[in-house]
Amino acid sequence: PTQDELKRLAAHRAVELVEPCMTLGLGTGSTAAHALDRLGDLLRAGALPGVSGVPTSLKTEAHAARVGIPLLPLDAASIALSIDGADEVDPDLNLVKGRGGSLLREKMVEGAGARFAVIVDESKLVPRLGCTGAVPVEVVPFGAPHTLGLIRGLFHGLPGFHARLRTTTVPEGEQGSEQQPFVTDNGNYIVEMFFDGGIRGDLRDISDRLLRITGVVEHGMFLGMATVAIVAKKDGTVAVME
Ligand code: DER
Repeated sequence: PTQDELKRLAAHRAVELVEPCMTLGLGTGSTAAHALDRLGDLLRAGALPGVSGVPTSLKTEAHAARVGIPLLPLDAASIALSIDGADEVDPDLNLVKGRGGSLLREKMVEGAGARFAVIVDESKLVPRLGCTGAVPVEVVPFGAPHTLGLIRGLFHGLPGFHARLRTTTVPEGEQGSEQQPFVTDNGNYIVEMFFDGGIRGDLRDISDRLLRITGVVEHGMFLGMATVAIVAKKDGTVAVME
């Protein structure tokens, strides 16, 4: 099966956890998109009456509306289950999320819910976080280069560490294109941290130090938040990690 078929497999298995009248946390990304499509199909077939969802991004809000999932604001919801993808899953079910830029609303919604099912294909499983790419940190735009400097200071001297402000390419008419800071749904910027070979050290200590930096809003390490991981293996079987 293709990677997308595996993502769909994991997503559909997670949707089996949904019961009528549940309020859900609706994730962001290509794997979560399969869960939204599946939920839409079931809702339209009358299979899940009373289900509604809290979206974790403007993109998911639009997708959920398009497939007919009733939406609720976070403050009006008691979320029974969130379903979302991840960029990395370590053996303790710690996650890297947010390479799609939605980490803040994801962490707020998934932190508010009773259960959180992560849906991934096998390629997301890592021995330690930071192995396959950036660990994102959402920072306020004011003084972002200064905040980047403070984040770099946390890891000063750590071999193989580097960090940068995430940029996006903006077409500039006939002059070609230019790089501008990536802006999140919340109007913030993203610092991307890179750790060669992954993060070696106490993840909670690193989390605490990051969150104490004035100007840092939140980071993409979701520690101890997932209650189950649904993993579609390359051979098409699905493993459930609790
Ligand atoms: O940005 C996010 O947190 C997404 O959930 C991401 O981590 C997973 O995206 P994917 O399902 O497209 O790989």
